[in-house]
Amino acid sequence: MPDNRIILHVDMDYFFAQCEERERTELKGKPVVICVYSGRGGDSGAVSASNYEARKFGIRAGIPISRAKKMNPDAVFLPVNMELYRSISDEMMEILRGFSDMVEQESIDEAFCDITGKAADFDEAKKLAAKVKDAIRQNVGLTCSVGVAPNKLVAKIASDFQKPDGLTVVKPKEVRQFLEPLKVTDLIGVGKKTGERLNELGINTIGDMSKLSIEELIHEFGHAKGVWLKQASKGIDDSPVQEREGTEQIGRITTLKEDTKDLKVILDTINRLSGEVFRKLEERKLSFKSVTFISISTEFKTHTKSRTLGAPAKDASTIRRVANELAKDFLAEHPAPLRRVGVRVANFSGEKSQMTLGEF
Ligand code: TTP
Ligand code: MG
Repeated sequence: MPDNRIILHVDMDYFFAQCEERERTELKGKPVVICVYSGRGGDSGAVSASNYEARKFGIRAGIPISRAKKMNPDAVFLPVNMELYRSISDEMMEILRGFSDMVEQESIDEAFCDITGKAADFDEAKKLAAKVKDAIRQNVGLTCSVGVAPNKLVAKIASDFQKPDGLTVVKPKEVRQFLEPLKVTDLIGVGKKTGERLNELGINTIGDMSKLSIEELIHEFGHAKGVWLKQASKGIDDSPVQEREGTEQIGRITTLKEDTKDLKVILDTINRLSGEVFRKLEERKLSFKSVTFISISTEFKTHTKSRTLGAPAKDASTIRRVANELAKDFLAEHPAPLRRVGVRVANFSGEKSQMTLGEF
């Protein structure tokens, strides 16, 4: 692995809550809390995301909904709408792919890009990162925070360094200094247990840990982990940015001009979206094996209907035909006006996966 890489890590700001703000402008400026209800009734369940206004009241991911309601009864509490977040995530990932061929989606709102070939040095990389942020803001309508560093380990910490809407560049020479004062648990891979054990040994910061000898670390944590901790404490990480196969999907969602259950309007919209999805597939020379129709009702309820094809397809007419059939079936079952509709394809195969097979 070359040691002169330039890696970018993008992490969307308060993602689920920001997606809701984009869809419902009336939420802007209010505390917004996204909840996963357990299904046991009432407020049983946990907070999944909160915007920065809600965080001022101490409301964060993971706390019980009932506690969040006590912290601020006037906040807006919304149930998770994964389809919406997934489709916005697709939009964001596609923007990133426009900047780099090497994109590794890490979670619904995070990705690494290897931009080594796109920027001659870290000053150019900073300009490119600013362009990425602008493109996401303009095309997706959301803010994100970006870290630029010589590897994934440091880029990920950097993206979290100045949230929200941040851009942090850590040049190779600055890595040690950047990491030194940070907590050991800021290193992705140092979990709570390891962090507690290190704290017991009097090691709190990454700088403290870098002073331990590799023998001490191996003695305490075993060989593999000890070696890794030593490397990580010095900001060394050789792991490559790799596209994760099988997790991808390409989708498009749009808001209808007005709420409607008019089949013709809905099918016309689906045909337009199918065309957009097809163009993305064609650019990347991918075949798909599943098609999904997505609908969001006037009450913001999301429904999806999917079909898996007998064999992979790569043509626009298959997307259109299957999406149309799914939409017709859906409207026959749920004859109520829709606010938004979408089309998604997934289960890809293509040149990339064939090449991977050929290598073995
Ligand atoms: P994060 O990126 O960890 O958080 P965030 O985007 O809400 O806020 P930040 O500005 O600090 O990046 O997670 C991304 C999404 O994943 C988040 O919006 C909701 C979801 N999530 C959960 O459902 N449960 C959790 O415990 C966490 C941490 C996140
Ligand atoms: Mg985030």
